[in-house]
Amino acid sequence: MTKRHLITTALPYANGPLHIGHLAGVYIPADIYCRYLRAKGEEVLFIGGSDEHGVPITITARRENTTPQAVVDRYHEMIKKSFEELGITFDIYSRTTNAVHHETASDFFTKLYQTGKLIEKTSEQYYDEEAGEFLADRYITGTCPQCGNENAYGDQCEACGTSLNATDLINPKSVLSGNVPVLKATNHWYLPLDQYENWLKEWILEGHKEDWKINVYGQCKSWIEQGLQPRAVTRDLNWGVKVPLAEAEGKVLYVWFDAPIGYISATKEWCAQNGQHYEKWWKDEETRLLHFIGKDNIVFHCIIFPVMLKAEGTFILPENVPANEFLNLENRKISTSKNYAVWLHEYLEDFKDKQDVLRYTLTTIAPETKDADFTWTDFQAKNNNELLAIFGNFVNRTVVLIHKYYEGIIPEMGELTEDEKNIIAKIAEFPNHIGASIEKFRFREALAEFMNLARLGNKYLTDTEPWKVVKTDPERVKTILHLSIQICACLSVLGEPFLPFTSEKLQKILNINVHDWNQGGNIDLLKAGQKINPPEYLFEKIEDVAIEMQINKLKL
Ligand code: B3M
Ligand code: ZN
Repeated sequence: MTKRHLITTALPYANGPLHIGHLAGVYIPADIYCRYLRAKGEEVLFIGGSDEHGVPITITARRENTTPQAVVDRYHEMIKKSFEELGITFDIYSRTTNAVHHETASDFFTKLYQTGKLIEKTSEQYYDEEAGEFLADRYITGTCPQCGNENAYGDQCEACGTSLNATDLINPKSVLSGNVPVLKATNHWYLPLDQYENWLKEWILEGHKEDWKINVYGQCKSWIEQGLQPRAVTRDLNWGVKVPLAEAEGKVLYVWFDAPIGYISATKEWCAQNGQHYEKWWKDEETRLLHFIGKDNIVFHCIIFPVMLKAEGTFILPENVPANEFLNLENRKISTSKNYAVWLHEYLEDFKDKQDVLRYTLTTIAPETKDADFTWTDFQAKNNNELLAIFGNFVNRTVVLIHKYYEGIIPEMGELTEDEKNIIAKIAEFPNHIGASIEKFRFREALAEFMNLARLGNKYLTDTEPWKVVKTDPERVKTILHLSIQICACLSVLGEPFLPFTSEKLQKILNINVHDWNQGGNIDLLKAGQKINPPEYLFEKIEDVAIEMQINKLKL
């Protein structure tokens, strides 16, 4: 990899707090990926931001008797803060109500409009006569024609994932009044996806058969093969980016049109603050654009946004879209509306300084190829039996013994056994092995491999028993503890993308500051004679009561 990397993550709606499903599917994998690339010395720009338009936000505002702006201000701050606390290393966390975004999205629309890339059509749309408003997207609910779910929305059925037009719904109902809506003529602009079918077949079905994940490729294939229809990119609403045409009073850009442009706006904003040109990131083939998203966003990132970029004509296209499946919670679907979730801001309160335990657990169960399940007992077991019993225990024993025998001064390495030579050869391979998995977006595998290094260290110490050997062969113990502390240093380097807080703590104990991935297999990171700091626990046991409390919280 030598290109520069522009990594985007789905912009969460500023309409509610973040939960573990978001983290496992999108933000933790993306953060691991970016931290890894930076440790490899690559040029990375990591983009996040809040999606602050769309109907759900106006519905919340109406329900809470406040303004959409007040709703997004509240959640934007909350989301931004929890990302920071979890150690998600965005270069910028922007928001789509920013002026630069309104201007960028508006210009994008204008360019498509002026170059004849949009179609204007009059159609009959649902209208609530009592409220005197058109019912865009989620302002209308009804029965999904695909799966029969009675609570499907005007834009999508969440039960089966089908993307819908409001007029597809059976028994439509207005969210505003509960009334049956009437049809009324209105004008909108459409992106003619059908005209891009051949191009999409070539670009995705032929071009990305090998490198896109099977779940992503499969969804695209089924979309394209079903045949694509023109999609309206404007709505009759008053919250959003105004359609920049005189005849479009009372209309805004569809949220799914403006939101992905938010990646471009955020880049512009960051560039303005950092003396760069955004074109370098968006208009140069040397940039690799990657979108980290959840599976419900695949069509927007693999089909609609690329068609927008293609139609505009001057932007690069995503090289890959590593989308994940969904995370369930204790065998049930996570639901924001039913308040059935583990909320990040609450976790961060309840488990202070345990960000890495969540990062670890969610990575080990990441829904990479199929839906996965989070349970609190598994979370506890992963902390107590893996992080603490293997990684923490190994580091702690090593650091304690070096203090006990050598007052914290790293001893010399003496002659090596054949076993030790093999171990050293194995350690050298870890950066490449773990890196290869990360580059394939197999974060579970990468983390498992990382833990194998901790296991290797732990087993080495257990097998060589320096606390016994010290009585008969003290020279030998120097070698054992020298090699062990070097393994601790390797763990601190290679663990950084996954467990950044722990790595930092460990590097403080070891008195080092190494962030070069390729050094993670080097058993020469510490020198004999260097002093290390006193032991500190990397992990604490999580007791049953803490877990029971969390399980009870879900039973409300
Ligand atoms: N806000 C949907 C979601 O949070 C949407 C993503 C926009 S990414 C440009 O699932
Ligand atoms: Zn459905």
